[in-house]
Amino acid sequence: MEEILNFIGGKFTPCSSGQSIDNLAPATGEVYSKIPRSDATDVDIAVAAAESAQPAWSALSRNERSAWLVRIAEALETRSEEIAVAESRDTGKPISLARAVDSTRSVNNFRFFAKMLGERQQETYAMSDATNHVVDKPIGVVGLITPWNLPLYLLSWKIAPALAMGNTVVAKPSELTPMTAHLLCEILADIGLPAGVVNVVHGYGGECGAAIVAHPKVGAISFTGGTATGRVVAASAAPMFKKLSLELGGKNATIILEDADLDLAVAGAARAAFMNQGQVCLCGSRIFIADSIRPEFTRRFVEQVEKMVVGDPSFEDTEFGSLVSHEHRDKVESYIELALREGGTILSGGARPELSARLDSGAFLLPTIIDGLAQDSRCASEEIFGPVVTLHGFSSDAEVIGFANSTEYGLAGSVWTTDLGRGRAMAESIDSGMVWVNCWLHRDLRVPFGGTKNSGVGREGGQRSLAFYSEAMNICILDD
Ligand code: TXE
Repeated sequence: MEEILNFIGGKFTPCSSGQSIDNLAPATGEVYSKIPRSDATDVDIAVAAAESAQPAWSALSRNERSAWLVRIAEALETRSEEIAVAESRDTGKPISLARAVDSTRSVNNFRFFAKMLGERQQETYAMSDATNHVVDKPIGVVGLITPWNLPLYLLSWKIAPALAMGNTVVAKPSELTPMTAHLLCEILADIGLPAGVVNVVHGYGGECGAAIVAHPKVGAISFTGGTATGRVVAASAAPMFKKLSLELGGKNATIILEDADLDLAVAGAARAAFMNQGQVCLCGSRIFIADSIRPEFTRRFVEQVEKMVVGDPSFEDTEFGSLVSHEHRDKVESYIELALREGGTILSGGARPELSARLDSGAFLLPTIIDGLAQDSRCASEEIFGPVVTLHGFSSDAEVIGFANSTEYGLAGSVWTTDLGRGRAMAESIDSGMVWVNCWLHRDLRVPFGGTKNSGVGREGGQRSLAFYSEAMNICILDD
């Protein structure tokens, strides 16, 4: 049984309460590590460590900070396979996905922001008699709170730009998936990142996370997680006028127009619905299909989904693993029961798979396709965040745009058509932060990432992240 510790001021430290939280592998149900149950006392110590490290860190030149980010990327890369194995075990996701997405992207995030920092332009605006110089200043100590679906990928997406801009960090990973954050801390200790620049405290959201958000010395909060939690975070941070970036839930539409290339659309819609067992905020959990092609699309979509290899996440050929926890599976199953009460028909899945005895206590659930629900039913409009997709028909562009915009969320979406002009026009009519045409989750890290409505506040990505993790100051100098 591995027992991990907080990482504060460059040292691995137990929490002050001495209490721990069990961490289990959701695919087997086995408790395999313990994490500290930190509270406000530990957060105070971590913030003090971050505060005392901040002046020296921000005094480094941009090139020096950039070099540190590259050093972190290189050290992470040497442990890529270990990261993928840890992420797969902690989350239940297939090892192939953990390699392709989690470990690769975590390394890339550090390299990417090292490069972005080098490319950041200093703004100057000349007047007839004076010149304005816009200066980026660090915020100071920033608080980073991350979820369980893409643990190190999302943590590195926040840590890298925060450090680039001269801030120091207090981070709290999800209590469900703490292991890769710990691995990152080991790497930071190994490469000798100055003590206190990155501090990681483990624990429950309501205790440890809430204490970070409420701490008066933490000047900005970047949070990725559920919309309900985001509301609590915003209510606590707003009265202190903290900078806030909230990346919350989604109920994203996948729109299949009648002229879509069906090979591309079927494969794309299946990937969008079920990647990471449907536990990605960008997942396309509602598929709208033009009435004229609905029978054919539906038949081919069901066939495609039923080909997915469901099973042990540690096996190379597994495409669909376990959900993150038994509690989360209970929630997803309750939505399947609700769908039946709401008049839906299960076309595929809807049950737990039969797997080997080793996985008997795992949190598995088959990819589930539900037809026949009204598009405004609860199941088709509330975020489930699991392997459940609902299918709906539509008869015109105007109708499907109305459907796509009918939920409280506005994060992402995709449109599938061979008429790129029509696809582009439809994308612009969708009230969300991102829309893909004929692809999904095709990511360029320079573009804005974030949502509208109840999907969050603010945008991260590329230069926008660097702007978020800094205070822009203007200095106006009257000419001689
Ligand atoms: O997320 P939480 P949960 C959605 C998805 C899911 C639901 C709940 O619908 O079913 O959220 O998931 C920390 N102050 N998403 O409960 O609670 C918590 O410890 C400060 C969407 O796992 O939002 C964890 O580190 N922090 C999503 C982080 O917040 C608090 C990804 C996220 O946990 C806190 C995950 C508090 N009061 C879930 N309470 C996405 N957008 O990708 C909790 N936390």
